[in-house]
Amino acid sequence: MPSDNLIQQAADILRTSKNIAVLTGAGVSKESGVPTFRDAMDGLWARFDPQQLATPTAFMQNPRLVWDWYEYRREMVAKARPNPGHLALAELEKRAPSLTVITQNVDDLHEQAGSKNVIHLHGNIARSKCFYNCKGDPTIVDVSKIEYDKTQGPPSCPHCGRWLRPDVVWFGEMLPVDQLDAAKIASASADVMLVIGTSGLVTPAATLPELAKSRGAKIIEVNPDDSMITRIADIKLDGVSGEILPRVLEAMGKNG
Ligand code: BV8
Ligand code: ZN
Repeated sequence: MPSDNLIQQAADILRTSKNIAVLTGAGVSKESGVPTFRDAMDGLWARFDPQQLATPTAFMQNPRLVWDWYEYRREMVAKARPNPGHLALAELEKRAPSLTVITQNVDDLHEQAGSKNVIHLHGNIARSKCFYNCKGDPTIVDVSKIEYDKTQGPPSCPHCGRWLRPDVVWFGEMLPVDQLDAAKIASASADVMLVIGTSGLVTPAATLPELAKSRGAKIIEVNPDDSMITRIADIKLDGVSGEILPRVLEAMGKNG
């Protein structure tokens, strides 16, 4: 666990920063019971590689397998509640309203915790859309209003009768342009970027800390392990976000 002195250094940088950007990955939701992307493969999913399942090809080859995997993960996300790490970030935004959370996660735990400025790079697992976006990109469909046989894989689009799919970004797919542009602007104008719970393996999300750093931002990383971002971090806080972030908030002083 990081020393009080290192926590204080991070807190002082945050307290004196005008523009704070936060990049979160699956690690920030781990203490809410949502397995990280690579942990999501436990139990019956252990024999699959997530990167093989989270692709349009996998869905076209085996829509029922991929749909069932997302249903399994949706159930876990639906049961999850924000943890002290999410809550600390929402509190930090209250003190620094220009703070932007850029998340790779497909859950809505930042919003549930009270964060207002949230950019979702990889979509939202609770939403479904027509695989062909037959009514425009994206053609969102509320599956809860559709009667379908859950044992038979994805329901059909009410507009065109073809498959529905999760409204997430799969490997090999473009990120939503508006979200990625907003994330780049927030990263390029940040005085400090807090990078929390990401292995830094997936691009283009993983390039955002480098963009921030190249424009002079300080990088503070919160992760119990090292990641691809650690080498450019000015401060590395070794530990879990649910414990570290509340300590940083506290060190920022009661009135921030
Ligand atoms: C694109 C939604 C271009 C789906 C996700 C070679 C071949 C093919 C493609 C590529 C290639 N090389 C690079 C690519 C591009 C590819 C990519 O990056 N691949 C990687 C794997 C090498 N990227 C893409 O394909 C992207 N699109 O590039 O399009 C393009 C251009 C033109 C035209 C068409 C296309 C799309 C990427 C988006 C993929 N979708 N999610 C779903 O969720 O099902 S990404 C998915 O993985 C997750 O959403 C998550 O974002 C990501 C995993 O990353 P992390 O969040 O970092 O999670 P991870 O488990 O890895 O790490 C957790 C970390 O937390 C760890 O460090 C751990 O130590 C830490 N931790 C654990 N507990 C805690 C903690 N930290 C704090 N507290 C704790 N308690
Ligand atoms: Zn359709």
